[in-house]
Amino acid sequence: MNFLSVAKMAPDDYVGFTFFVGCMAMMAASVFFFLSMSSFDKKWRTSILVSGLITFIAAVHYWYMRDYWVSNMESPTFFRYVDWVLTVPLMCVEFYLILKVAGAKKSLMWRLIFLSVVMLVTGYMGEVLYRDQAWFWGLISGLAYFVIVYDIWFGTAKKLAEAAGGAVLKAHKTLCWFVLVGWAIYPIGYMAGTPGWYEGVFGGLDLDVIYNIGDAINKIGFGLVVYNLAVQSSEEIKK
Ligand SMILES: *C/C=C(C)/C=C/C=C(C)/C=C/C1=C(C)CCCC1(C)C
Repeated sequence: MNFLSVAKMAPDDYVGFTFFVGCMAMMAASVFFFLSMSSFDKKWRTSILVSGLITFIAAVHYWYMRDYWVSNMESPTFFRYVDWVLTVPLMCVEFYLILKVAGAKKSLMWRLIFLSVVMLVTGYMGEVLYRDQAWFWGLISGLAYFVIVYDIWFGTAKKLAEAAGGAVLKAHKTLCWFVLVGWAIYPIGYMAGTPGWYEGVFGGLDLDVIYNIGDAINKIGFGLVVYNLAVQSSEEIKK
């Protein structure tokens, strides 16, 4: 990596553009979360810290991915999955942290983490190792994703959120929508970037642009929901 010189960018390299903007957005979000941390009540600080860690880990990976893209004009799939395998489990931790007030157990957190790792490892198998059977690995990955969605929408997590009520319930609901709609962006990127029966449907789209948009929405959006929860609940206490 060279900090002082920069590779030439093609003016129509819109994929590269999303890598640069994504990198900057993740850095800015991290500064925002880290600096706001101390203004909140102690019980929310870990949640805000995790929000910042998610965008910070992404910022570092985007720094490398941006460089990798400009130098090789090739998807930085390896860095992408390293980033995901660190940040997606942290998003599961975030669910646990906000539900702790309602008595969430660590087993809920580990269950979500396990499912998310299965989802990502099988995704990597289809995208990199066994591209000929991408549809099969994508399906297994999709099943793990489906179980996560089911768990947070209708399982233990949902019951805990209802027990907590107020701002926590609202934040949980919003995070559930992020997972259902925001995370659904990724399988579209996957289908756009791997061979399979679905090529005709998604083949015209660019995998990296879709993943980069998904990351910006989900990582920064997720963090802002938690930030908003901390603001809201601090106000509830003041009243
Ligand atoms: C910050 C990064 C996030 C939130 C990444 C999330 C990634 C997924 C939800 C990926 C899901 C996939 C499927 C459901 C099937 C196809 C393979 C994947 C890994 C793209």
